[in-house]
Amino acid sequence: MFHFKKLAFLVIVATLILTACGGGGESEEAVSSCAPNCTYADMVICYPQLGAESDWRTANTASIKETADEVGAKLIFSDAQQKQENQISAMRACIAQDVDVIALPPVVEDGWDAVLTEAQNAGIPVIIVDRSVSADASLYAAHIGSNMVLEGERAAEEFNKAMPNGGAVLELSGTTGSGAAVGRAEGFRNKLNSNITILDSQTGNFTRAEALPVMQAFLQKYTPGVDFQGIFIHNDDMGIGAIEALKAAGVEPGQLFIVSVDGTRGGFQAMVDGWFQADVECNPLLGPQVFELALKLMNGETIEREILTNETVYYPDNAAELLPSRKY
Ligand code: GYE
Repeated sequence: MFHFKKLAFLVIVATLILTACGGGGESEEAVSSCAPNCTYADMVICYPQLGAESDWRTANTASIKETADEVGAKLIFSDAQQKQENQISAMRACIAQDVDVIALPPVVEDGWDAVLTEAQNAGIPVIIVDRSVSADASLYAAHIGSNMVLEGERAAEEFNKAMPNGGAVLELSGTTGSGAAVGRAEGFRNKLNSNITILDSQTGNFTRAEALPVMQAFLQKYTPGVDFQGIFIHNDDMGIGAIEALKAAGVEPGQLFIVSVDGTRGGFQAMVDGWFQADVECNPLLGPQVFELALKLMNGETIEREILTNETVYYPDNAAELLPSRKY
């Protein structure tokens, strides 16, 4: 199998050279020894999860594990506790085990070149899942996830509609250097009307626990309704932490215009309770797409390099009705 992968790698290098000459957005990757007839029973897939920081992440983990069980593939799962070095060690362990495919949800964008090169040299294709990486696209097979820039743009449009005469907003952003936080911040700035200023922006690392003191510090510095009229929050968990701080400071639901991201049950509850005025969807249920693509890679099929999730924006008017059917 190992030798076969090496051989397959040479084929890819040749293919990449040819593709580079011919252009085109699709690529072929390392094939397994069972190709072209690999089934899920042949698959050993590695998922070095970045952490368990939010309800979004919990749902993402569940989707990966459930899909592995359903299709009958072998999953090697780990939790890096939001530390890139842990994700890199988990990847190295998977490379040493000669897995068929690695699906990586990267905690931050930078710093993946070395380990991606190691996977490539071992003939193991890598699917980047959820957040993006800054590494050259030739170092991985494909990316499956949300368009984070679009999510930030959608949030900005909500503020533009709600505050036609302008105003000031705070931003509670996600993990510094993560594709999700970078993309949402960029999209937000792309579309926010020039009469709306971003008074301050601080990270809450995508967690409830870290968002709470950040919101408390904001409330020490700025007076709600006077210095700022709204808050853009990069995920629902941080929103829930922020609500705790707002409640403690005597702020009433609806007094500020708050837009969050994810569309978890917690986010829907915050809309029902009047705290969030919109929740931009980010879908964590990526398991089926990840496994389907992994199998195609094992079989050496032509694949799409960028698979974006179709998403929408949710509003309070039908939040109560939708809440019971939310899957995460
Ligand atoms: O929005 C947040 C999670 O990367 C899209 O990470 C994901 C984000 C999600 O912690 O809740």
